Amino acid sequence: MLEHKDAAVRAETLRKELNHHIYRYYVENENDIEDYEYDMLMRELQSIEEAYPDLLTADSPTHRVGGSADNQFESVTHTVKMESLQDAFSHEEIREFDTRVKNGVTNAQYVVEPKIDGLSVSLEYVNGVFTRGSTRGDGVTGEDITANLRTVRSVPLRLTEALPFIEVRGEVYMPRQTFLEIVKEQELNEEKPFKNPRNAAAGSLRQKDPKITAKRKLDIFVFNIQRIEGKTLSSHKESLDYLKTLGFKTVPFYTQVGTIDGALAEIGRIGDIRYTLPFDIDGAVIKVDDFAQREVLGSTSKFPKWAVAFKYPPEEKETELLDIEINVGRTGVLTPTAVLSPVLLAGTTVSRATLHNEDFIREKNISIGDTVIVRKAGDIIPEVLKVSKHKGNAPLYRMPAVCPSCGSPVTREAEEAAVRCTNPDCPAQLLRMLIHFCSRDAMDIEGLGESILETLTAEGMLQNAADIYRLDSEKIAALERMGTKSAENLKNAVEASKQNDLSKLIFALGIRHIGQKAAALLAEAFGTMENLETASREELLSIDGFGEIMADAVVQFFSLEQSRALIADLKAAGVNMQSQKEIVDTRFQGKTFVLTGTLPTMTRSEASAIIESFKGKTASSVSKKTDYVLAGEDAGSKLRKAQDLGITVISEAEFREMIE
Ligand code: 0OX
Repeated sequence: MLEHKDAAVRAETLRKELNHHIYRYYVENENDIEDYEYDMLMRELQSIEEAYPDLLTADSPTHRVGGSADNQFESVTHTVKMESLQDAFSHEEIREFDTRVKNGVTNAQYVVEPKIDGLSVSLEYVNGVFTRGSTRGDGVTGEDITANLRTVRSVPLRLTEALPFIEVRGEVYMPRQTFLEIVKEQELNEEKPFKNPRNAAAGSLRQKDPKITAKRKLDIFVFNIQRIEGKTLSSHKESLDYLKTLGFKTVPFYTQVGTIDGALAEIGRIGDIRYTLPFDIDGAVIKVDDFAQREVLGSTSKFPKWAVAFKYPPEEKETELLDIEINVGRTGVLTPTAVLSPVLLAGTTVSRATLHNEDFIREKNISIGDTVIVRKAGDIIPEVLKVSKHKGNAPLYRMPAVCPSCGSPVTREAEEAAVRCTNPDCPAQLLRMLIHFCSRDAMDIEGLGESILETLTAEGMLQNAADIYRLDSEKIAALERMGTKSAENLKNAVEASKQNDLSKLIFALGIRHIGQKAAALLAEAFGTMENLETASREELLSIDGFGEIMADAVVQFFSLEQSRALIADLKAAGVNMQSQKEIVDTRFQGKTFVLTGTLPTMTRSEASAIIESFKGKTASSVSKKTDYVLAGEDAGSKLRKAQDLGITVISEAEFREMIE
């Protein structure tokens, strides 16, 4: 252990660093650090604070057991605390756990099970019917997510036995395959993809709309009975077997062992098959099997003393950097990718890894021919961690000065990490643009996938997106791997896409920073492409959910001659330029009107209907909360009261001007 003086300095550094990561993760939904590294930092701080209790500050992140609940959902107080597990990172620590157990009880049997990397939830059943489900929260208070949990198919809504009461605990997770499919879709939509299945499961469980949760194909493994009435159980193994008969999906495998060596062997075995499982695990849990022994051992303020979680370190492998490839994206950004000598890493063979950008390459001092260490960020995306052996005097890799696709010069703007091709007609950009234009959430043109688009651009048949609407069926039928039938299907898909809603077209244009949701907002706010083309920055900023970056991107896009020409071209080809959604005009939102007297040309109910259609309200009596009194002939006491209170009185003619 460090001297007190050094420990104080180190503790302060660790607190700052951990608090920063906690904020990034819980507030900004960003994750710049692997869970494993985070756990290690937290452990280090904990051990300093244990050694020097005077260094424990009120704001230390070690006070946190987990994430705190916010107020989006109703809160739920857990009658039985949802404790967390103490972590162990070495065999030695597991043996220390065994010694502590042996000091408390004799002949302990253990059960070893995988530690599922998801979100812990509680499920409550009254008379065998699922009545409430909640998140773990901080262990004492969680959030009521019953509606969302009902969408998880493996959560039984009725048990096979009508037990008076049972509360169980399980881990909700997203299968890896589902996660990969969702990320693919998010990337196509230019949405920020989820980092890993755990984040995806968390985001899906905290949806306000359970229909969205339902689409995410979440799953659950149940591993504990928190409270039960009407049945007595005496061991973990027995309770898991019983949970199965009730209809729960329990942890996929669990093994009873008599010694700590047996437990360590099982941990090794789970570690070996870790990457072959269809879901993520971040460790293995060792639990004392017998409930009476658990009682004797008890808990600390945070953890049960009868269980421990062994955390597997993320897999890292060494391999050779064979080459660096540059891809040109739809917006012209040049992205470097490492071409690696293939290596088996966390369950898949990896032969490419992202190198992010020019700065990353410089910071890590990367050259072609180096031996590098790779791992998967969030256990998913392969990345180069560092150089382990530098190749002789190989020069530092430099980004090309010209675009590898069209040979035009590239630029890097100040304060931007990205290097971009300067040619707006760059064929690589055109191909990426067309792939996006035809994708499902954009114009949804089935049959115009990546490979056929590649052929069509290479043949010179597509020079911009509007050319899609002028494709010649005969020429298409003559292409390799096509035929009359496919050409006809393609033609039909192209025709059908002309009727798409404006929001799909806006999204398809690939305006920077404008994803699917923003495109829908634009379509709703402006109604027609013409209105959108001439929209000012201020008008764009007045849309709820629109920030400066998005507004500027739209203005910039429509200021380009090339963009306006493309839209004119699409319009001429017959592509719909209107929003099919009724445009909601909210000009009277938050305003209250009182109507009095006889209006010259409209009835009071007609006027009320107009006010309501503009989202205003009508009231029958005048008060300080009234915004306008619409007065006609013979208006009596209401008009006088309005004058007394100084409320604006308007005539029908003035009202007509307001609704123009
Ligand atoms: C898991 C998992 C989590 C029971 C008492 C303290 C922790 N993520 O798979 N927690 C537990 O045990 C609880 N078991 C698990 N398998």
